[in-house]
Amino acid sequence: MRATAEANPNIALIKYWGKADVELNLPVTGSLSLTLDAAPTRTTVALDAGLDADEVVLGGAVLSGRPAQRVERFLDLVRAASGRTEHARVDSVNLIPTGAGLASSASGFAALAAAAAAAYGLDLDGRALSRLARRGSGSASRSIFGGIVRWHPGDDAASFAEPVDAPGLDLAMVVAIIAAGPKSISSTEAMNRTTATSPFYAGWAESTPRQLDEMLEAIAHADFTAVGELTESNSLRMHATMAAAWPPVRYPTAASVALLDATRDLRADGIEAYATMDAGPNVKVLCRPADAARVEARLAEVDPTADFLSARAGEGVRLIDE
Ligand code: 2P0
Repeated sequence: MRATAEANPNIALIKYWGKADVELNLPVTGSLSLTLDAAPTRTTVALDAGLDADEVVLGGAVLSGRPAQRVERFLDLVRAASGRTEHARVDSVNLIPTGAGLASSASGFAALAAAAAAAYGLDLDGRALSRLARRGSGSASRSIFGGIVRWHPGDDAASFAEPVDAPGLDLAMVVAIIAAGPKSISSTEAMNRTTATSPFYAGWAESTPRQLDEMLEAIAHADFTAVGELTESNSLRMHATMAAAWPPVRYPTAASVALLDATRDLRADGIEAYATMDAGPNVKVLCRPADAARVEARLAEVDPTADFLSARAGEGVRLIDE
């Protein structure tokens, strides 16, 4: 009747951008990510037969409107699956800035899925938990697992994430937090606009599965350079596709571009670093763990106002004993 779970954010190396089914959150293409060992979300779900509506608290503040409805609709799915009808109190703490393109909805819905499933008495394996988390937020399907994770496209039954073996591949991610303010347009709206209006979307949908196959091959061979090049290329393709939507969706700012240039300059200096960006201005740089401090120092020189988070591969969702 009460459970607490923790989940970490993940950063996609091959991106999810576009839904084949908006209601079920089925992606147009597969994607692949690295779960980080930083900035978890911790969520408690407690059933309370005395409540006549769900109560959702995020970072100490009561949620209302759309964000609260999104959680309530998610809990409706869990109630339908469990046969229980009680409403719940949800208390969630996000240790990263919410809505800043730092994948907080991924850690958030992964933690909520695990805590709600346990509180309502559902016994789900990783696959079923990933499918459930997907309904809250597509990228949350991947934060169920640790390390490198692949999320499959397909119908409701087939679209789950699973971990990918990556022997001998040691990755670090330096996250440059340029602006912690809320993003200009939600990723859900931005991807729906991109699929509906960008003439380049067909090219994205056609080439991303190929890049995903190449990425799996690179991972199997622990080919760090190929992993990095595919990561940077896939991110640039995604942002080019959405820049061609109308009205255009453009997340990179001048500060982001300066850090993309700095990453290219690092490579010219012999430090292998590759940039990726999501639905916000922040820049995440993939590098070898031994180079992370130097990468961060160079990026900080270029943007002294940025905050930094340095991460490695982290674990999947877990229930926490209270
Ligand atoms: C990703 N992003 O693969 C991509 C790359 C942002 C850019 O998944 O509508 O919050 O809740 O399924 O998962 C962010 O979008 O979107 C995202 P919904 P989500 O990480």
